[in-house]
Amino acid sequence: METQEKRKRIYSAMQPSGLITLGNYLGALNNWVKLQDDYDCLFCVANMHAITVRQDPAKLRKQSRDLLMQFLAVGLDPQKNIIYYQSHVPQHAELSWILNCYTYMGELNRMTQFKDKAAKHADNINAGLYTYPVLMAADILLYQADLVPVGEDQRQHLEITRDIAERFNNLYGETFVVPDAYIGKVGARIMALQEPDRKMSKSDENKNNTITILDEPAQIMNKIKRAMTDSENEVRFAPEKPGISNLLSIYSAVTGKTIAEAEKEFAGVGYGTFKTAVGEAVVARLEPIRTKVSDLEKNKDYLDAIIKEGAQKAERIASRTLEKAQKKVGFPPKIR
Ligand code: ATP
Ligand code: LTN
Repeated sequence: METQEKRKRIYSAMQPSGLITLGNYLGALNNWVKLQDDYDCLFCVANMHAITVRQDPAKLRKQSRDLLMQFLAVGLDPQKNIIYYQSHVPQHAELSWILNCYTYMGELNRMTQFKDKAAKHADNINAGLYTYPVLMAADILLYQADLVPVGEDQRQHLEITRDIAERFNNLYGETFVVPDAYIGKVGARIMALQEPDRKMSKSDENKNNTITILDEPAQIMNKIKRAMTDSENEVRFAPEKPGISNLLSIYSAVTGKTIAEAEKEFAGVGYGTFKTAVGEAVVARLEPIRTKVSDLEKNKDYLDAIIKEGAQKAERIASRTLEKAQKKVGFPPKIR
């Protein structure tokens, strides 16, 4: 008899579009690590999403493996969670096709990430970039996830996922769990260091805008020292002070102190002293992760075993949901 209450399921993913930034870490990954003990979790390397902008194949392959290693290095436990490559589970593409037929162009036209990326890659506005949110909905719905821990920038994609799921359920009866976004209180939106009016992003060409989790201590100190601030001399969180506010958010997220506590701590000190303290706190937090990655790099078989097992476990769950959806829309069952 089933006596234990079923644990809620968590699903999240990240694109292998470069090294994980402090934004990815504080906005998403760090929350994944905290949630892994209390939920059934799946974490995916979204390599199918990554090709919506042009990638170099060899580099994409390497970055995908690197991302998986970084997942492990920050503390995701492959015994507790399913960690896998999106492209290893064909059900993502298959469900995505079905959901495409239940998503309106009007809805996709409103997606701000599409508008941003289309502007940035004006020479390659492909259909995949446009239907990116539908593939993301398929990712989440395939696993009947209850909660999706992401940074603030993904809120709109979660909304459309919910709308698609509800539309499908209304038409055909309960098929998908309608997921909720899980967005942390601190670090949900880390801004670019030199342009604090836009988010820190893995694929940013200006490397001084981002701190990656594999940056050396000296690089981190340097980038923070060069971060844009303002002409005042007061460490205070305020909309008209985006640079200082961003550094305060970073400090608060890596140390666990509140913004108010941090403001108090740096009352009356200059920006130089403040920046040194932020840099040191970031270095202290990232240093163990860097060491762990270099250990994992030496262990090919261990990583391969995780990749193989992750794909098998994920496919088992995904195939059940896909079959259910196929049946609902009227596809005949396979004759076995
Ligand atoms: P790209 O530059 O290729 O678009 P990205 O850095 O925006 O990549 P994603 O792979 O799209 O990162 O996102 C991975 C996770 O990190 C998502 O949950 C996203 O919300 C979160 N995230 C991305 N950037 C930030 C940020 N600046 N602050 C907080 N969270 C972020
Ligand atoms: N679009 C996401 C990455 C992503 C994702 C997902 C996140 C792809 N599939 C499913 C959560 C759930 C991004 O962060 N840019």
